[in-house]
Amino acid sequence: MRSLRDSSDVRDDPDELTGRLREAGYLYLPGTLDLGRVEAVSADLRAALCGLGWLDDSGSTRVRSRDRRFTSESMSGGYGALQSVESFHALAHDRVLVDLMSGILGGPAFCHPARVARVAFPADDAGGFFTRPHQDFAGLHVATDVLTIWIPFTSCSGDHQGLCVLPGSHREGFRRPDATMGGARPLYVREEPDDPRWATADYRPGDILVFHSLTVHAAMTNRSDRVRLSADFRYQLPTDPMRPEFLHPHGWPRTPDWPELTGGWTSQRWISVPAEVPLIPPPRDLAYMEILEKIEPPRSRILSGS
Ligand SMILES: O=C(O)CCC(=O)C(=O)O
Repeated sequence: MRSLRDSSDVRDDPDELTGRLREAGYLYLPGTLDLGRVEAVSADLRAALCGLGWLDDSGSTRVRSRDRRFTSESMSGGYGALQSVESFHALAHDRVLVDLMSGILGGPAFCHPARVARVAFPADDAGGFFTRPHQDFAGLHVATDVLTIWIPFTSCSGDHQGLCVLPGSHREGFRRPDATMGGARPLYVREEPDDPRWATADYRPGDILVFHSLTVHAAMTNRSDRVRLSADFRYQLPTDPMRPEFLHPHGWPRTPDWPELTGGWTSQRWISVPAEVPLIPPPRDLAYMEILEKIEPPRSRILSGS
């Protein structure tokens, strides 16, 4: 597997960052976030996992049982406890992240309230994928210039890898998901895990990886005895449209909605979006696969350089 190019030398130069994103489809920025803040969120997530009985003790990420998997049942059976961690959602509003996204997107970026708190359980599938290859546009449908920030809460390397990307794949357009690869909502595209084009890094808490909605990305099987914890946060401009489902927690309606999750929070602003965001619901008269057949990515300002 190749190594990601480190762009921290141009961290404060939005034009150069945008140029590199246009060229490679990703930006790897080690040491971007305050380590203390990331560790505090990680501790809150571990405490929630421990409360669910998924970890042995909140001081470590060692799993209680190697047989546990994160399935669609986990969305209603425990995931709400992770989604109710306020510090996790507040992190998406960290000034450093919002300024970085606004600089690249060319305006005041906001983060979708639907944020993935990912728990990658160990598995024995040597050499396979944990997250199968996909482009985020396949789930977003109505805006192309949506950037994901992937944030590791655990160090990743070797048997415990983090996200990998196919550099340059964003320039090959939208790839229709292959329904035979599964998922209630088809998302995945066929790529082999041993393809030498995959690129990743030995991530540490505080690092971030930014990628475009058309960049093919995946994650390899976690073969360690610890969970990998990470976040996917998605940012866009309020002038671009969004599907209304992203106003709700990730996993909703299986995951409970915000009124149930935010009971003890100090602020609701972490889950609000600018009032002007055009919300475009999916057409009611089409089956999901027909929607996927019809969608085309709107012209990308980032990729076209205008
Ligand atoms: O962390 C993972 O395993 C996958 C992340 C992902 O697919 C995303 O950030 O869009």
